[in-house]
Amino acid sequence: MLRDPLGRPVTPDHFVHHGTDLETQWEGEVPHLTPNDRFFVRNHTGPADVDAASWRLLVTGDGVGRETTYSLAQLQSFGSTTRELALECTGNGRRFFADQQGEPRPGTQWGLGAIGVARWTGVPLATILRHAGLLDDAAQVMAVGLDEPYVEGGVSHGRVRRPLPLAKALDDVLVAWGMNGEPLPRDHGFPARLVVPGWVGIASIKWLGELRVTTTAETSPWNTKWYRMHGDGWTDDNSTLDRMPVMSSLDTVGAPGTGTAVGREALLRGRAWAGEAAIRRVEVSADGGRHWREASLVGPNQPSSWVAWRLPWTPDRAGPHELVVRATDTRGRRQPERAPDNEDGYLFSAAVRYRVEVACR
Ligand SMILES: Nc1nc2c(c(=O)[nH]1)N[C@H]1C(S)=C(S)[C@@H](COP(=O)(O)O)O[C@H]1N2
Ligand SMILES: [Mo]
Repeated sequence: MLRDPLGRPVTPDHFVHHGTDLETQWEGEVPHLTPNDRFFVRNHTGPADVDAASWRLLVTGDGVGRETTYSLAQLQSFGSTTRELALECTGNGRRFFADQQGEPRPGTQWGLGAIGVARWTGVPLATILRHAGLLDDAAQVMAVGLDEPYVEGGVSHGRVRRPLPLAKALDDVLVAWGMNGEPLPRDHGFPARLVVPGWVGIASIKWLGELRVTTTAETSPWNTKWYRMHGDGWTDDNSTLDRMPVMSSLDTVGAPGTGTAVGREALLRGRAWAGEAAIRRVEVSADGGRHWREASLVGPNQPSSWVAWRLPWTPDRAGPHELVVRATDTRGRRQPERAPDNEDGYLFSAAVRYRVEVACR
């Protein structure tokens, strides 16, 4: 049976199914760009059914000079930019709170498959905000999705929405209609979504319907109740979630199907990524974290994306081994041994430990 690097049987559609969420599963080498039909899906309810011809984006609020609506054709007439960017769920790696730290956390039990990299085509959010007459004292943008209101335990929390500070909104956020050269697939936000580079996935609102630009700080349950750190040690000052941490994966050990054996060189391969940053270094330990060797980074290593790494490894004894991978980013952050605990299991950032069986020769 074909298994992914975390030991799960690979399903014919390459996804692990978690209710309305789909986790990407890789077996063998991982392509630099994630094909649209293999890109993870995180839907609170289900995809909105939007007719592109009648769709309009409403820009409103006391932070713009005039309320304005835009058709897709109008947005596209502003010109287009294409950028390669990772999109990662805030809960990526959540299952390792249980597996490695003995603290199971509720929510989708993602392995490391809640991240993908695509070439997104759209217009800078800044262009739209300025066109709508952005005012000097505007402070934030609440992005609102057109999917059904989210109901939990009989309580409706309204449409999926989250505020974005103006500084980030004007920096590098895209309103995207294209994904890897195709129109956005329905599951990924057709006809237009935000793509917020390097930030928690929930910031990248899909099926975008409204941008409420305000001069005061508005909240939504998606930055107060959820997608915020809760529990011991988290206070109003340190619990806001915005940038994603530095993280890495081991994707293959040796050529697929050949296994590992004492005295035989195997090639370890994986990826590393770091929110808004790029990767400086990837290290691998074959003895559970006592000694580390530096891997080679291969191919593109852009900020807000991921980079491939590889390292030859010749096991010197048979039996179970624990391989540990850790990355350091260009901002000097290195994956710790333990991820900071929090009630909802967000931002698992610790070095992941993989059990690898080495055969006698
Ligand atoms: N409108 C809307 N936007 C949304 C969501 C949603 O459920 N509704 N899920 C968010 C979350 S939690 C993540 S991780 C990303 C996932 O994007 P993807 O499904 O295209 O991978 O979309 C975000 N944007
Ligand atoms: Mo997410």
